[in-house]
Amino acid sequence: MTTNEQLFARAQRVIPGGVNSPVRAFRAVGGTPRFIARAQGAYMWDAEGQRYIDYIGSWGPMILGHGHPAVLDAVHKAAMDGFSFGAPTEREIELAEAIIALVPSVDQVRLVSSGTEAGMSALRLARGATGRTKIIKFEGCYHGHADALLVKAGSGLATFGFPTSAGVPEDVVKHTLVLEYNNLQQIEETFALQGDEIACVMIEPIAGNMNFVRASVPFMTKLRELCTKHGAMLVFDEVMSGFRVALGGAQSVYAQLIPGFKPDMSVFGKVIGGGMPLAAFGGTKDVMSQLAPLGPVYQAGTLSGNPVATACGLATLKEISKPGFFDALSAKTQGLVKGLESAARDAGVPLVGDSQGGMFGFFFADSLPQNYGVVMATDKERFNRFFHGMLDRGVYLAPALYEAGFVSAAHSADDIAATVQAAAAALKA
Ligand code: KE4
Repeated sequence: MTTNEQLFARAQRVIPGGVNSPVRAFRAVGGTPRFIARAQGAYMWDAEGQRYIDYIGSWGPMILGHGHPAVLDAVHKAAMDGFSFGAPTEREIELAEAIIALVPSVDQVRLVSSGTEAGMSALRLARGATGRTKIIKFEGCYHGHADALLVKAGSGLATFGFPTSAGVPEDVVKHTLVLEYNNLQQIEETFALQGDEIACVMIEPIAGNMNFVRASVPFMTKLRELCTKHGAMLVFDEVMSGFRVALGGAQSVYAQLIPGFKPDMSVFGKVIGGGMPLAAFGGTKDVMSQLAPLGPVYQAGTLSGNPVATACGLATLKEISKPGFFDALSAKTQGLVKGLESAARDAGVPLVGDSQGGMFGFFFADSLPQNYGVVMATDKERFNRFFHGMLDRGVYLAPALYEAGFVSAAHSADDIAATVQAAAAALKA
C-alpha cells in the first residue's frame, strides 16, 4: 500500500468516506485521493512527496497561489492579536468596505463562515424581504447544502423540485422550482404562471459547478427583466465567480454586456477569505436592513467576521486589486485553455474549453455545453482517463468532469507549458 492508500484506509475508519467534503474522495474519477502535506505557490505536495501543479486552488480561494508572503504576514499578525472575540472589530468594517468598493450593486454586506451559510442566509432574506416563499434555481448550479437548495428538477415545468439528498423533507423543497440553465422559454413561462409568488431567482452567473457554463446575455437580460417586472429578487451566487472571474465578479462582466445590469443580492465566498473560512452576502441597504438586529430576518454566527479570516481576505483582495493583476491572470488562463485545445487537436481528440479571469473549464466535446444535461452527456470515461493521466504526470485537475478549474497568479508560463505538454502525452496514452 502506498502512503496515500494507507492514509485513505485510516481516514475511512474515522471520517465518513475518509473526507470532510465528498468531492475530495475521487469517487467521480476513481482511484485513491492524494493526501496533501503542504503547498507553496502553484504547487501541492502529497504525503508521498509527489509534487502537483495545482488547478484546484482549494476550489477557488487560492487565487494568489499558496503561501503568498503578504497574506502570511497579515494572518500571522492577526493571529498574534487574538483568534476570535465574539465582538465587533475594525477589520470587519475594512473588509466590508473593500467588498462594497468593488461591487457597485452592494451597499452593505454581512460576513459569515461558508458559502453555504451565505447562500442560505441570502435565501431567507429574499423570502423575508419579499414576503414570498417560492424560489427558482437552475439545474447544475450549486449553492451550498442548505436544505431548500438541495433540489433537482421536478417532473415538469413549474412543478416543484425533489430533494437531491436524503434527510431533506419534501415540505422544504416544495417551494423550490428547478429550471434549465439558459432556457429562455422556461423562465418566461414560469414567471407568466407564478411570477408574483417568486421571492428570488438564485443563479451562478458563470456556473462553475457544471464545469464552466456561462449564462447567455439574452438569458440574463430576460432574467433581470422578469425579476424586475414581478418583484422577485435576482440573487447572484458569486461564491466561486466573485473576485475570481474579474475584480468585480461575474456581475461586472454582465454589466459590460447589458447596460446598467445589477443583481439585487450577491453571495460571495472563497477568494474573499483567501483560503480561510469566510463568506458574505450583500445587497441594497433597504434589503440588508431587514436583517437582525435591525429587522425581522434572523441570521447569526459565532465566527462570523473572524479576525484572522478577515485579515487573510483583506490581504488577498489588496493583492488582486493591484493594476494588471486580472489582465495577467486572464491571459495565462486563456493560454492554458488554448494549449489544451491545441494538444487535443494534435491528438485527434474533440476538446473545447472556455475561461474568464482565473477560472476555466474544458469538455471532451465539439462545442461548449449550454446546460447541465449537455455537460453530463460529455465523455466521462475519456475525462476520467485524462484526469488520471494528468495526475500521474504531476498535474492536479478537478476530480470530476462537472467541476471548474482555477489558475493562480503563482502559475508561471513554464507551469502552463508543462501542463500542456503533460496533456499532449496523456491524450495520446
Ligand atoms: P461552501 O459552503 O462549500 O463554502 O460554499 C458552497 C458553494 C456555494 N456556491 C457556489 C457557487 C459554490 O461553488 C460553492 C462550493 N463549491 C464547491 C466546488 N464545487 C466546493 C467544493 C466542495 O464542496 O468541497
